[in-house]
Amino acid sequence: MHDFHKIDLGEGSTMTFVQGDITRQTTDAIVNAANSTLMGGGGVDGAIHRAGGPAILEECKKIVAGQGHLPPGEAVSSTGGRLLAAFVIHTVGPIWRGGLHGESGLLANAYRNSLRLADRLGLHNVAFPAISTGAYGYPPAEAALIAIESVVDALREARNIREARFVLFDRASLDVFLQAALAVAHRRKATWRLDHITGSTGANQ
Ligand code: AR6
Repeated sequence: MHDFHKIDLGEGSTMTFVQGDITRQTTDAIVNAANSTLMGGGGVDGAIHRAGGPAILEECKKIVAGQGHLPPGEAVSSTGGRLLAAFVIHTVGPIWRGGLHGESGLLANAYRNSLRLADRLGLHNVAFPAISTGAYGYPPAEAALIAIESVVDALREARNIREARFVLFDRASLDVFLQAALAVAHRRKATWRLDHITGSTGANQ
């Protein structure tokens, strides 16, 4: 990883932030901002299915045949196919309808349930996109606050996951998430330090 931001949350847990393409991450799992059909789509969903190949859709079809469409806020796992990540955790964020239709709770559930599922799979790290902030229209700054709050809480409860990574597609989204992290730290009176790590560390992204 050449350029990333890191917050040490204590007790061996870290939250990291990087600008990039989630399909190229080497975390044990990457999270997909899917829709309830799990049949693929545009945005990050389309990118993950393209990069991971048909094995992902095959598993998604079996999941839907077994349990029906995935409700917003829930999460399921499939193979990562050809991705570097072994698993894809598919979750469904809320469609933004003005903020008074339970959107914040559903978005928090999407992050929390995805992290819990990765933890139950015994994984050590997981990468998240900015769920619901594209086609589903969730205002990015509000979405980032919910993402960080829910991920920090779920990390504290996790037995196996040590790192939650936010992978933001563009610089503006990265800045929104970094600002949100500082706001959450302030709100919680937490003494988190946000480190900016640059240069080649020899590690992969
Ligand atoms: N890596 C990281 N982030 C990405 C990538 C990528 N390769 N591609 C896009 N993003 P969206 P949603 C960012 O629309 O709002 C799909 O059609 C993007 O810039 O992918 O939850 C599904 O099938 C944005 O910040 O997801 C659903 O129908 C963020 O990912 C619907 O869109 C989320 O944008 C879900 O909408």
